[in-house]
Amino acid sequence: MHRKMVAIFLLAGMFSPAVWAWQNIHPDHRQAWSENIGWTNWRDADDAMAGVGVGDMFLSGYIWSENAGWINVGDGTPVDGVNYANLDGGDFGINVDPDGDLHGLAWGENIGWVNFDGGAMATPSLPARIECVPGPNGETLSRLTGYAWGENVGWLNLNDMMHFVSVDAATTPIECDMDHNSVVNGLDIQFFVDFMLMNSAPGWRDVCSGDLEMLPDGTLDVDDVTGFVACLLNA
Ligand SMILES: [Ca+2]
Ligand SMILES: [Ca+2]
Ligand SMILES: [Ca+2]
Repeated sequence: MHRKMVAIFLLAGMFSPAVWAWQNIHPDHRQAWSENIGWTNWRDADDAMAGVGVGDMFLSGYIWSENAGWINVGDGTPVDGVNYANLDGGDFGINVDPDGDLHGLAWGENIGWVNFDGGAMATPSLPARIECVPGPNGETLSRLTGYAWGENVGWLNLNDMMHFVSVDAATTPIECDMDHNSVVNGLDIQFFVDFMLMNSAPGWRDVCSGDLEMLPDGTLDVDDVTGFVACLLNA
């Protein structure tokens, strides 16, 4: 086959998650501890070709556990195109709310279901979430927090200070960069306005970039306008 043709086919594959495994876990922040199965690795399944991808609306890919094998967080193709239904084994996985809350079921080949709503039902409530927080070197990190629960494995701790899972730098949202192109400029205004006017539905990355009121409330609302303008002017 002509070399150029091969390149085009490879490119076509890259934009189709169904045929191209995609993961975006930070190389320095890829492990979480589970009380009964030890370390879980969210990045390196199948030489990092099948690790976990944290998307705007849902997760995909595999967590690897030395002691428990594969844990599938979703195949990246929810039947409705938005969220996994989690009503049967045909359409399961972890969904991400715009405010960062994680919901749904992962499936471990040797351990059965892992419920990401488990932490929210605990006392005190420690829901599994993805949050934008300051990292140890002053950088912003989008990391997982809280707990998930597995019937056969107990708690999966996403909450540790030292060993946690975050997304890589390329997919970490930047303040007021509403189109997520790593540049803050006037082109971000229209995206912000569209969320304000509810012309488009935000994902967690949009909320991380635009929830800029004094006490962020997990939504993009009119209280965020002042912070957004200030952020834009300081860029
Ligand atoms: Ca931008
Ligand atoms: Ca807000
Ligand atoms: Ca508000």
